[in-house]
Amino acid sequence: MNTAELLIRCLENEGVRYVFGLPGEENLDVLEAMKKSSIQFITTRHEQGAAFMADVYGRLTGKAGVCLSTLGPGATNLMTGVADANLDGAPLVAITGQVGTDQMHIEAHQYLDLVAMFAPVTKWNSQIVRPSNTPEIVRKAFKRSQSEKPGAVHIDLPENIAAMPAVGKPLNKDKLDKTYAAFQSITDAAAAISQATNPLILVGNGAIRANASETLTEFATQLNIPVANTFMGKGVIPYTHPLALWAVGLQQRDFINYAFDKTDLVIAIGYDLIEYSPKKWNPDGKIPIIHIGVTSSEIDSSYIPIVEVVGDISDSLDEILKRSDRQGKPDPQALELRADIRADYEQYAKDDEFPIKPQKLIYDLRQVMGPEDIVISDVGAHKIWIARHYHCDRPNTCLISNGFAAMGIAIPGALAAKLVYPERKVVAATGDGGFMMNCQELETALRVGTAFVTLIFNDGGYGLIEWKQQNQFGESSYVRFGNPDFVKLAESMGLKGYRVESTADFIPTLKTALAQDVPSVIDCPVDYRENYRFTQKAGELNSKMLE
Ligand SMILES: Cc1ncc(C[n+]2csc(CCOP(=O)(O)OP(=O)(O)O)c2C)c(N)n1
Ligand SMILES: [Mg+2]
Repeated sequence: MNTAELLIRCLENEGVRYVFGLPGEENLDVLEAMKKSSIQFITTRHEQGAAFMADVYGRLTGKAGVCLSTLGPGATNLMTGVADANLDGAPLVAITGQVGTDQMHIEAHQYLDLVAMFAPVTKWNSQIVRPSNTPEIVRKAFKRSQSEKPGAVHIDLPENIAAMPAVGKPLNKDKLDKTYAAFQSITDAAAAISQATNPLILVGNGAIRANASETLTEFATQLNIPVANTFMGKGVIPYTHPLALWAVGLQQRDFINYAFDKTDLVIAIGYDLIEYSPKKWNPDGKIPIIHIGVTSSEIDSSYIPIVEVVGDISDSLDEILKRSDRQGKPDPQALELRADIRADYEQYAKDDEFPIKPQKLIYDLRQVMGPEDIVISDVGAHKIWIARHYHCDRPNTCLISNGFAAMGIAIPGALAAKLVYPERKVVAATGDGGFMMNCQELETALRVGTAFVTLIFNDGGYGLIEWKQQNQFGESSYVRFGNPDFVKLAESMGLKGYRVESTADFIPTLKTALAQDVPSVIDCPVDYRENYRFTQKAGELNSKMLE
């Protein structure tokens, strides 16, 4: 056995089913060892695609997704997806090839110090310099990446070490017991909730990672407290629940900010500050906060909790619930707010203007997708609209990268989602800009048999940036571009391609696309004049709320 074979045995021991990556001369031994293993290697067309696949695989399973690249340029290509997983709290293990340890002191072909390079975008990383260390390094990598708050780790394997004889075997996984919150923190939290007149729950992705959706819904229902969730907390409480205020997180004010203006206690559950800065909803730091999470909170002058309940989230919620005495009802205005948000959402149901309004496109998408189906958003103006208008019944059914927020995640992410849930419908919703960043992975998707739909919001430009420039300067620049014929592009790759020609066309087209057994692409012209209309409305809303 050589080190590469020992590495693969360790990956099998961790339950790894897929490794996403791209070969190079320096990882040949690893690929050779993989061939003899139970692991399926998925050859991608760009290392960034591989890393995004591992990222989304990790998000959906809670188990680290694994990606592989060669040294130098392969590793630099991999980095964006690795960074995305790290800032989004998705477990990921990246493995890079490397020159031999006898080459690192000179200017060697393609050599970069990858341990130094990946250090700022990972929780932990290491080079294997001794074959017998492999089991410890792999075990540590998985343990670190999967424990709260999950993120990326990196293992660098020099080619001479990979080929060296190795002895050893994978380490047993340690049984991690849950940690429970201190009793005092539970009683303090219960007391604060019992005294509050107008509490508000704010949920983030941490509650989804902790599988706390059901307990949380029960907690909110029993205590009669409205719930807002971040973009990455979608589906933690069903959007149809009478207390659900849907997503918060826009840079500009929206209906939901009113609830934050009126509250006298925010109960933040599994909320990571990176998802939506507390400076946006608590600028003066005046709102008292209870922090409930698996880990203690990040420091922020607008987020200084009066109580931190640190431990298993479901257990903490159960215990706080038992000790809270709250007879109060939500502020009637909070429930009116829900009606306003809902009316705003529903007003697009019958809108037949074309090019289609983003709100209508997303409304219709929701009509076709079932409660378990998955939408993966890319990053851009379409993401803002998805965050505001695509509502979920279940956790992890609308994935939005909102920590690192890298364009290009949707297509590779959809491939990974379809591998995890082959029976569900999966849609990659992307801008035309983001589409062109990783559309090469549609060939990968065809090859591995993951038939998902890519829905392009076609505006011929970097819409979000255009929107921001217009808001800030009243004009925009450097944001327009030409597009290929997306239908022909799809067809040339062996996929199905569709173009939406009228608003009424969209639902039947989507249904047809979802029924295909190959990946498909829908090119849909969108009317982003809605972006400016929204900014204007938000301004009016702002002055109305300040009255
Ligand atoms: C990799 C990367 N590059 C640049 C950005 C900055 N950025 C955010 S949104 C955006 C425009 C996205 O354009 P498109 O994909 O067409 O979506 P649209 O905004 O038009 O819906 C840009 C350039 C980013 N988030 N990620
Ligand atoms: Mg665009």
